[in-house]
Order: sequence, then structure tokens, then C-alpha cells
Amino acid sequence: MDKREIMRKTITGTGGMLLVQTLKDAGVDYLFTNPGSAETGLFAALSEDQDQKLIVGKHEGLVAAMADGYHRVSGKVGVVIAHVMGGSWQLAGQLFNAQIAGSSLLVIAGDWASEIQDFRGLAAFPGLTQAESMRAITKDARAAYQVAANPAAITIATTRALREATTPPTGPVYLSISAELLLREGLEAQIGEAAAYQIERPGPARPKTIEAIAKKLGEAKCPVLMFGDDVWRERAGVEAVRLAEALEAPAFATRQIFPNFPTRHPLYCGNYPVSKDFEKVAGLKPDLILLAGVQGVHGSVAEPFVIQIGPNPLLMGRHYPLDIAAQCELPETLRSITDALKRLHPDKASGWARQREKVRAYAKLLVSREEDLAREHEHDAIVHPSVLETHLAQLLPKNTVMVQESSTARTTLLPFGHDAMSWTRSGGGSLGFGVGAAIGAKIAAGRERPVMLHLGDGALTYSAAGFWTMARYNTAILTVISNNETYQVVRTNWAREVPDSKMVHTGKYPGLYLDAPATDYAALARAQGVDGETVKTLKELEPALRRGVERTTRENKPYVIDVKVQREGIGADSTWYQDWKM
Ligand SMILES: Cc1ncc(C[n+]2csc(CCOP(=O)(O)OP(=O)(O)O)c2C)c(N)n1
Ligand SMILES: [Mg+2]
Repeated sequence: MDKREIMRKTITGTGGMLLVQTLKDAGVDYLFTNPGSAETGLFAALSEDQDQKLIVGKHEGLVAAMADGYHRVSGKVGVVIAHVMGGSWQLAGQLFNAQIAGSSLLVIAGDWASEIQDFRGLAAFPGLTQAESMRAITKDARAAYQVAANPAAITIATTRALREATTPPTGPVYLSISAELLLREGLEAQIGEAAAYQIERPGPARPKTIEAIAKKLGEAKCPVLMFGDDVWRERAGVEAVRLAEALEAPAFATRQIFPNFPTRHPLYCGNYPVSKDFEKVAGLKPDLILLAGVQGVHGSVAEPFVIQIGPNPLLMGRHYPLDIAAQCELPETLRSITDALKRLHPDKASGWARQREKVRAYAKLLVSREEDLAREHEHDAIVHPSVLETHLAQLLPKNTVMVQESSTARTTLLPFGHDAMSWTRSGGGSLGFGVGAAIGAKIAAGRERPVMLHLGDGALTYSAAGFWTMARYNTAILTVISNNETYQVVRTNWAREVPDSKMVHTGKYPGLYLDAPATDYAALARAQGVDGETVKTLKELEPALRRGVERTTRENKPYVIDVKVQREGIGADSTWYQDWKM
């Protein structure tokens, strides 16, 4: 349809119909929901118009994670239809993840409040508005809209909210619409205000800035590169690799939610901060860091010269001083920096590979340490996490999308990146992301592209009602649970923070042991219509994984494998819990 035609289109019907039509015209195909009564007008409209597919989740956290997973793989806005205050606040943990990840979500809820009565049983407390209550967990803590009295605003506010969710810095936007307006009949409105307009994104950095960056990069003894999630979002992975290769510089990551630099690339050196081992093995001391598309480093920055570039200015200059910084797009900017390097340093450029040849030795060491660990445990009866890792590296199809919510699962050997498997994790660390995100990811990825969900046993039960959604819509996801019967990462964090405590000396970690009684996770899935099995020993592992890949790819059915894995780290043999019963 011609753009101008959409702009002029008049819609008539109930408020719910205006909303459904607005979403449809904006290209929204799926609505992720857990319904409530303030949205009656919307669901009544949906029953008359079956063009959009509903994906029902049995808890709002699950619903928000589904929309987020869908957004991350499709690039489209994930639209959530939520219940009033009680349902909206139940979204919170996962909406927080979406906010940290900068995911474009639109959450729409009905709202009972009116000018006559601002507080009714299910609403925000007197004096608070529902939309206002959602500010802290939406884009920049401010993108919440309210449509209270004017039905024409349904289409306008929806269009604006969709645009705001997708304009950098991207993030979730909340829209609260009067329940009465959603029900009111005989309304007429124009579809959105000039609905088709776009806000132009930042362009490449200025030539002067590019020269300055290239000059400094070329002069550094050991420039460190860090590529953040905007590299993935802007599909600048190829340019990131070219820059690293031109400089023969190490690439590090910080709490990333996408694989911005290929994890099996010979210059990929794992997580920041740069370890002491790096300096030893590579014989180099990092003296400059380039942060490209990174929101910020988790912790402090050690290098004396800091350059930051990317489209999202939100945290630029907030936590440490920057020597050169630019708000810009990435692919073209990175390409220009690489070109300028060769131009500005014609003599040096050919020597970098030799000068920094040990960087590859360090990257290789990380991999060989992991391989050694796996070899050491390859015959253990109970599966070691590194053994599970090697099996996954061998058996998963190369075009797999992996959603990971297993804190201590090992991934060094898995190839993630623009040229390998896709990968994502929650972002804000609010558990309950995995099951929903994998469902949304599978809906976006489609029948042909495999989606694998790697869960911790702890993580699973924050959203275990989601197997029902998997079964209902037949989202053929392979779920693998790294089941160590504990909140392992918490135990190891505690042990690091208070190494001299009674807890650590006696191995008595309150609140972390999850067995006694054991939960049968495969049965939990089966009870909801998803087939699965339990792997208790090494010899069952490979056949089970092969079965799982077969089931999900060839037979197109979801499948769950609960793998009992060894515990690792300090307190690994602790099975203590505070044993009392009523
Ligand atoms: C909603 C929420 N509650 C609590 C936590 C704290 N927390 C962080 S990791 C973790 C345990 C994860 O356990 P599991 O998924 O089994 O992974 P493991 O560490 O055992 O590999 C907990 C409870 C959290 N991140 N999010
Ligand atoms: Mg665990």
C-alpha cells in the first residue's frame, strides 16, 4: 500500500478496533499476552479480526520475555498486551531485562482510572497513574503514555510509542489506554499522525574524529578492542573483525547480550577486564581501549586512553572520562577507521601482526585450557560442564540460535558470532527470561532455524509454566538443563566475597541447595505437553542430545533434556540446607 494511503486512512469501530487496526497497519503480526478484563475491548476486537496471532503465556514475566526474544531475533517490535497494575507489575523483572538490553517492546494495558474515579480496586494507588508507575522500567525511565479521554489518541499514541521504542536509545515503552475507550463504539480516527515518518539515525563519525581515532590506535603499543551490543544490532560484525585483524589487537567483551565479535576468532580474548595472564602470555600491556557500541564497562577501565563510539549516548562519559568519543553509527565508522589506519600508518601497519603475534597465543590458551579440562573429565560418570560443552559444540547445527540462562554453563568452545551460532542472554540478569525468550526467538526464527535453550536448574523454575506455551504453539525448541541442583553462581560469588566466613569454612550456604526434594524437570515439561528425558550419567548424554536435535529439527517438536551436571568451584560438594519441617 502507498504510504500516503495509510496516512489518510480512517478507521471506525470500538477503541479496541482502532488499536488492532493501528497495530496491523504498523506490521505487527504477533501479540504476546496474558489477558485481563480492562482489555475487553481489545480482545473483543481481536475475535472479529483474526489476522494477528496471539501467543498466550501463563505469567507476565514469561510474556515479556517472549516478546523480547521475538524482538531480538526478528528486529521487529515485540508487542505485549498486559493486564492492569497487577499484571503490569508482574512484567517487571523481564521488562527490566528488556530495558537493560535496549529491546524495542511495546506494552499495552487497559486502565480503569478516569477523571471521575482515579482509584478503582485494581488500579494504581490513589494519586498514582498506571502509566507513571511503569516509568522506572521503560525506556530511559520515562516512556510511558496514557490515553484517558480522547479516542483519536489511541492511534496516535500507539504510533508514537512504536516509534519511540525503535529510536535509539531503543527500549520498552508502556501505553496505558482507558478501558472504557477500548469498549466505546462508533469511534472514528485517522490512523497515526503521519505514521510513516522515520527519525534519521546517527551517521558515521566525522572524518576528523576518524583520523584522530586511527592515529591513536596506530600509535598504541597494545590497543584493546571491545565490541558491544550495538555492533550486533547494526550488523557491524564483519567490520569489527576487519579492524581487529588490521591492528592484530585483542577483542574483549563485557556483559554482552549478543556475540558482537566471533567467540572462536583467533583474536577473541574473553571477558574484560584484561587478565594478568594476558600481559604475561602476550608480553603486552594494554595502553588504549576502544569501546565500540558498548554501553559501558561493568566495573572500571584500566587503560590510560579511552575511546568510545556508538549510536547510544546514554552512558557515554557517565562513569569514567573519555579521551575521544563520538555518537555515530558503527559499520561505516569502523570501516573508515580501518581504512584510515593503513593510510596514516603505512610503515607501521605491516609490523603489527609480528609485534602482537602473542595475542593469538593467549586466545588459543583460553581454548586449550578449556579443551584440557574437558579431556580431564571426559570419562567422569556424572557429566562435567565442560563435557556438556564439547558435546554441544559438536552436535548443535551451525545456524542455531542459543538462548542462555545458565549462569555457570561453559561456553568457551562454542562458536557464536555473525558467522556462527547466534546467542543471547537476559541483559539485566533477572531470572525467568530463558523459557519465554526462546519461545519468542523460535517464532521469529521460523521452522528452519533451530533454537536451543540452555537453562540452569535454578533459572528454569522462574518461568517453568512456559512449557505449556511451547506445546500450544509447537515452538520446536531444544531445551537443555544444566542441572547442578543448586544456585551455583551465587555460592561461588559468596565464597569470593567472604572467603573467611563460617559459611565457606563449613560449606553451609543458606538458601542455595535445590534438591531435597528433587524436582523432576522432564516430568514438569511432560505435564505441560512437551516431551523430554533425564540424563543422569555420561553414557546417556550423547544419545539424548542426538535425539533432542532430531526431535526438534526433523520432527519439529519441542524437547527437553535435563542433564545432571557436576558442581564446580568452591563449595562444590556442599549439599547442606537448613533442614526444618512443619
Ligand atoms: C529474579 C532473580 N532472582 C534471584 C536472582 C539471583 N540469582 C542470580 S544467579 C542465581 C542462581 C542461578 O542458578 P542456576 O540457574 O541453577 O545456575 P547455576 O549458577 O547453578 O549455573 C540466582 C538465584 C536473580 N538473578 N534473578
Ligand atoms: Mg544450578
